Order: sequence, then C-alpha cells, then structure tokens
Amino acid sequence: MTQSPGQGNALDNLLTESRTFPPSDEFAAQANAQPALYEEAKADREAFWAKQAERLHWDTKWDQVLDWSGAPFAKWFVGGKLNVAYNCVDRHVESGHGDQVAIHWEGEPGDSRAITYAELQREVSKAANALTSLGIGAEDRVAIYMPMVPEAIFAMLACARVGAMHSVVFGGFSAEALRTRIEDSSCRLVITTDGQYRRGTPAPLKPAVDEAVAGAPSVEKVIVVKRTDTEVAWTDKDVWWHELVDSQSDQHTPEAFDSEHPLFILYTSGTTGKPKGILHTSGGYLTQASYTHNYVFDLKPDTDVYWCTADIGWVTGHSYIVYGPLSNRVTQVVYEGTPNTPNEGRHWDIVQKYGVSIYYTAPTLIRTFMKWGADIPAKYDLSSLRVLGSVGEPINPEAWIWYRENVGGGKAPIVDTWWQTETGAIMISPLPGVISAKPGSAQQPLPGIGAKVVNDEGVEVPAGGGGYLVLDEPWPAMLRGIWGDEERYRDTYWSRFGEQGFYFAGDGAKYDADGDIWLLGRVDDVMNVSGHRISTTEVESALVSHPTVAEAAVVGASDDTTGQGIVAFVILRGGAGADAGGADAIKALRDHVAKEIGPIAKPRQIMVVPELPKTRSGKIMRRLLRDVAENRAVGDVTTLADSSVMDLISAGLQSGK
Ligand code: 6R9
Repeated sequence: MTQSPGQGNALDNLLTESRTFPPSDEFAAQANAQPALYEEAKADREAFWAKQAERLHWDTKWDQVLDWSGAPFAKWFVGGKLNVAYNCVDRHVESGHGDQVAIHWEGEPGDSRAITYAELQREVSKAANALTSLGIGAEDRVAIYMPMVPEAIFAMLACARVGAMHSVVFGGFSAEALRTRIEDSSCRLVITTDGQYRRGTPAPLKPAVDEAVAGAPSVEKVIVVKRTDTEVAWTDKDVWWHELVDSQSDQHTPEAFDSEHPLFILYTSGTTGKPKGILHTSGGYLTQASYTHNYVFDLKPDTDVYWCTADIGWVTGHSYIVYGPLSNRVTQVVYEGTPNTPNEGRHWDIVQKYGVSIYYTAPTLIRTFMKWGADIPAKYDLSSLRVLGSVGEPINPEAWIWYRENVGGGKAPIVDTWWQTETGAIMISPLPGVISAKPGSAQQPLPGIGAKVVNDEGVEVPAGGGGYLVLDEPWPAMLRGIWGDEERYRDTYWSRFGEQGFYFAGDGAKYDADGDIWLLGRVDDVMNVSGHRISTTEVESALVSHPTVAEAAVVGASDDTTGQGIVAFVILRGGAGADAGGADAIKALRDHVAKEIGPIAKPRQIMVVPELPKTRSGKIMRRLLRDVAENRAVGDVTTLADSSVMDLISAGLQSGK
C-alpha cells in the first residue's frame, strides 16, 4: 500500500524552517570541497567519476567508466582490477603511515586498544590466511554476527582480501533472523563472539548462532572470538579465533579482483516479510565510499579523529566505519557499547579523551541526548569537534539546532546525509564549506549524483512541490541487485518509474522555494524506527506466528525519540481464552516479536481489536490505523468494505478492551 508523500504533521513544521547557516570563511578556506566540484561533475559526469576512482590503487586500470547497456544492472570501471582490503590497509603502510593509529577501539567496560595501520595489516593478513585455511575463497559467503569488536573489522577486511563476500548480520537480531539470512545466501562460515557487552553486562551471543546453524546446513565452520569469557556450548563446527587466527602467518599477498567482483551482501527490510539481500561490488562502491567520506566530512587524514557511532550491522557501519574511512587513511574511534554506560556522558567522555573532530550519528540518538539534557555535554571539552553528521532518518530542526549548539559549539557545520543500503554511499548532503546549511534539509545531490523529486507521472515537481524521490543517473556505489532475485530488484526499484528509467527510492520528498530537497519519510510499508528499517509485514508475520493471534496489522506511528514507533493491531483467535488480551499476554506477544526478529522490532504498543479496516479488495487501510495510533480523528473511510469497522475499533479501545 502506498501512502501519499508528505503526510504527517511533524513534517509540516519542518517545511517552514527558513534559517540558514553559511560556512565560516575560515572553514570554507580550508575545506576539501570547493564550489567548482559541482561544475566539474556537471561538465562531464563520467570523467568526474573516473577522477574520483583515481583516489584508489588499481592493479589494472579500467577501460570503460560505465557500462549501462544492461540497465538496470550497472558495471563501473569495467576491466579494472583492485583489491579492496589492500586499498584500505596495505597501501597506507607502504606510503609510510604504518605507525598511524587506524582504530582507537574503546570497549564498553573501559578497556581500549589502539591499532595502527601496520598492526591492522598483520591482523587482516592473519585472518585472510585463516579463511584460506578453511577453504574460503572468491565468492564464498561468510556471515559475520558480532558486536563492535576489532575482530569484526578484521573479519570484513579479510573477506574482502580473499574475495569472499561478507554478510554482516546485526548482533541484535534473533537466531531466527540470522538463520534466514544465512540460508538465503548459503553462507559456508559464520564468525561470531561468545558474548557481547550490553549496558554494562555481558550477554551471550553464541547460543543464537548455535540455534541458527542447527537449521542452516550450508554452514561448515563457526569461528568464535572470545570477548566476554562467557561459557559456551561447543560443537564440532566451532573453532576459537585465537586458536585458528593467531597462529597464522601475518604475511599475505592480496590478489586483485575485477572491479565488479562482489564485495558484500547486506540484508535490509523491504515491503514484504522477506528481507532483501542487497548486493554490492568492489570498484564503484569503494570509489564512492571514499569520495563521499573525503568531501562530506572534510577529512584531513593527518589531523582528524573521526567517529561514526553506527554498528557494522548496518550499511553506515560498512561504508563509514570500514570502507570509506579506512580507504582514506582515517584515524577513527570505534566504540563497542551503549551511550549511557556507565553514564549518559559516555560519548562526550570519548570525544574528549580522543579529541574527536568529526562525529557522525543518527537523529534518534541526538533526540535522546536532548532528553538527557544539555548539562551533560556541557561538562566535557568538546572543542575538538569541527564537523557533525546525521544519518538514518529526517532530522527535525529542533534536534539539528540542539546538536549544533550543544555539541558543535554553535559553529561546527552539520551534514545531513541522505542515502540507503541500496545506494551504498551518501547521495544527498550539503558539502561543508560550500553550502549554507539549512536545519532539517539534506539539500542537494552531491556532485556526480542525479536526484529529483517527481510526481506520480514521473515529472519533476516545481520549487515548493512534493512527490517521490528518484535517482535519475546510475551511480558507482549503486546496488548490483538483490541476492538471488533479479525480478524483485527490477520490481522494487525500477518498475515504478520504468518508463523514465528512474530508480525509485521509496521516500517522499519535497523541494523548498530555493530548490533544496527535504526528505519526508518512507512512502511504502517500511517503518523507520531509530533509523532502522523494519517492514510492517515482517512484524505482522511475526505476530500471526503466535498461537493466540488470528490477524495483525502494523503501522509506524510518529514518535518523539525514535522517529517512528511500531504500533500493532491484533485480532485474537476465537479459542485464545479470556486472558489473551491482558497485560501478560500483550507482553508475551511483544517478546515473541523480539524472538522472531529482534528486540528493535518489539511493538511500542499492541492493541487488541475486533476487526481490521479493509478495502473491498481486502487491503488493510493502514492510513486509518495510523490515525488511531497517532490519536487523530480518523480520515476518509469511504473506501472501506465495511465503514462501521473504525467505530468498532475506536469503541473497543475507549472501553479499554
Ligand atoms: C543510510 C541508511 C534508508 C532509509 C531511506 C530514508 C531514511 C536515511 C536519511 C533518511 C531523511 C536522511 N534516511 N538517511 N531520511 N534524511 N538524512 O540509513 O540506510 O538503513 O537502508 O535506510 O532511511 O527513508 O530510504 P538504510
């Protein structure tokens, strides 16, 4: 079901925002990005991207920048060969930066480790040798299910080094979610830890792997990193990381792979229950990750300390912790834990400790910091911060201003970066030092990127108009498909505006009077909870798999902290018993969803209803349920098969049933 774009009252406030924050002369003078970059890209897009690809080391140069003859399947830097891990590690050692810290790793309990590029090279080489010793090589799939420990990054780079594809599964996902992802891409190997620190206490992780692997026959081995020293059950597939990897040689010669060699699969929610395995390849992906990281964050590799707070289980962790930053020889902080352990000042303590100068996070966390109070960051020296970033969902102007004032000292430029798992790298964002920032707007496509807001017919809307966000030119880091499902790739992204050949992003958007782009949230049945994509169907399937539930409908309702909150409407089965709608039963349903998908998918609220509003063709009208969930008067009910259903629902909810 499609909502009309631009819905939602919180977003109306967004669009009345008119403040702008021009860059200081001082910042502009030293910025990596200059206004000419836009001109250059416009003059010759392919030449522009070829120039960006020169940022990398190629063993064999490409002979064609873009081959779009098989659209919508792109090939970038055709004929080129490179090794992605060599580009992120070895070449920095070879250029004399082996002693530079690549990763300041900060464990949640307070342990820490500084890893230089020379050490990173040794660790990745050992891990690559370990993979080879297990027979893992080009195009094999490796699932990585780990917390934010250094070995997670070593593992990703080791896969890239031997040409295997990693499929990182967020450590907060359930055993069942892990199993379906392992199965979908037939992973041969899983890399995990015994446990993970969560809010100050070790929680087991390996049991979920045991459960998943028991139902996933493709898995031959499981490598286990000892992190929490939690006792774990052992199977004959298991091998300790420290036993397997530590004994390997720290010398490894990287092989050059084709520019279009697959690099990774990352699963993301779509509009059906089954997550999509988004496929990314090597040369184009790394080019755009590197280019955007350099210009959007104004990275100065010799002096900056960069920190992206994402988890490697999400695309932001892939492109802006691992591939973009390391290809640019960053010095970065990687933090293992939660922002309020041991207290709500933990992030600011880390900024102060390492002198973080670039900080990239999500609006949901900024709003949480707001709730905790400005007095917390005020206790720390945050004067090292010079660029702030935001990603994952629209940032409301209040949060933007709070971020600028209380974290950025009233002067650090904020980059609001719009992109997706599918786009692989940032697509729309102001360039710091060039563009006057506008709170709440991602503003302009980056040089080299084509993005537009169009109406239902695919015609670009005028300034002030709203519609759908589309990408009208292929881009280097674009997905190369959905794993094992070519048809779904075409259907999901390329059929909506097939005639025009536009990529349909699934987001509503609007131009303001200046022609700047404002993102308005998803227009499909994908919710955005704390920046995480979760489909309504996924949660619905989890609910109806519980024996007491007959039918379920799920909507994303606006939420002050998490952007959207999951609200479920359920019809109970006839024989479910008198207590099935009681508090305990509701809790059991929430826990059931957590078990099926993961705690992030737990509904904020579950309402038991006698009926669901449906059209004559049987489609659930989520728009009406959203009205109920957001405490609004219920909108137009004329297309309902039975228009009295909404009265029934409202009456039932009022009487507390
Ligand atoms: C990188 C990432 C993608 C969806 C996207 C959109 C939303 C991301 C945004 C934003 C407004 C921003 N989104 N960044 N909306 N402003 N700056 O988040 O990837 O997890 O695939 O989510 O997130 O709705 O379509 P992913």
